[in-house]
Amino acid sequence: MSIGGFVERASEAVSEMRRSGTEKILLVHHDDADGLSSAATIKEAAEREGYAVRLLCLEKVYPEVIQSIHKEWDGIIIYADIGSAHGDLIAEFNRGRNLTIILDHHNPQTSEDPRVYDLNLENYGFKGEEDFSGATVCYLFSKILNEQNRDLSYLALVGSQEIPCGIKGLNKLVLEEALRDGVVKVERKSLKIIKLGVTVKRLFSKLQILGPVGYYEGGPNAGVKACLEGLTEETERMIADLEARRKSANRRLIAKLYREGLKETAHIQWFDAKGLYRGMGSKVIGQFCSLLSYQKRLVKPDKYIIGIMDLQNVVPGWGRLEGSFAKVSARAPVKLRTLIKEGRAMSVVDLLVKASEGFGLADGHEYAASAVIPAEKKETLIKGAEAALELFKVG
Ligand SMILES: [Mn+2]
Repeated sequence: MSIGGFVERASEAVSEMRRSGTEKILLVHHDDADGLSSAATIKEAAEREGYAVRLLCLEKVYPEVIQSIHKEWDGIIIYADIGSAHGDLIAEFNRGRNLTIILDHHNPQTSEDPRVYDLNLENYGFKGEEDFSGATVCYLFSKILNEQNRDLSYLALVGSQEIPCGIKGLNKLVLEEALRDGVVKVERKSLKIIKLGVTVKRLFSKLQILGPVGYYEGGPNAGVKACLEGLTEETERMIADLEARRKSANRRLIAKLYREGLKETAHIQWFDAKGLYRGMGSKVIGQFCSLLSYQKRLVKPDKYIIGIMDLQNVVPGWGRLEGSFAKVSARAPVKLRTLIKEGRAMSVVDLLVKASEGFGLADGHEYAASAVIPAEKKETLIKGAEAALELFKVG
């Protein structure tokens, strides 16, 4: 486990950026708080170097979108907190065309294109579920771009709030650096970002609403702005409104599940929210499944939780998608997490990858994962997931 390999490879990527002669960067980033912190870090660092940065926020790596941007974009493409899980696909679409840099912590796939740099720290022995977030990789990369970007360390800490085990590994080093540099300070047991006058936790939770819930309404751009300039009154109002709508949808769904229960197979408990979250980004279903995993009266502790919702077939800033899609989220309740950790149960990401093989795109972590599938494949996915779990038990 060494950061040396990363620094070496990232330095090569930076040299290639400088050699490329282009000043244009398309920054493709994830929609959650980590994705927004990642985007803000790279946007700011790249603009300081004179690059013109265009943002494209994606909830998911849609092959259709990736294919079109690698064909049409003339400049550098950077993926932030997204992309690693589909590095193979990205390389296939890129075919040596654009210099592409992936800064992510989701389980990486090997990419065979020499112009695609996947700088995921998992490739260097660190764990993307524990040691670093997307924003951490972005921060470490931004420092290689220019050591002066050390003032952005707080963004790595904000993004890393999504890591369930707390600050450890590389994140701990970043925290120590941020404290030493006076970028953050401990105030009443919480970490305050000096420049923005807000705590790391508070900014994280606001971003977690702005990007995912406000995905179709300019939330991601407002979030990136808030990362760099702080929360304005207008942004706070937008967040309050989004939050109220999400809460009301969550309440309706909880009530429905209490009334009707979840559907069950031998190893899975699942539900379909259909169009209940219309107008909100698809991350809301994952957040709901996380909440649900702690509802002891509703869920069984040893069965995988799968939630489904219908997707809108538009990607803001890109265009309309062909076909109708559904978003699938899977979570493991606490007891199941222990079994997964011990290798006695299948990881949640493996489960969704296997269950959606051939028709969907899945990615995620050991205890949480999601997939996008064609809307008509909902039942197929549940059957496939059950079959995969049955096979795991036998094996
Ligand atoms: Mn992330």
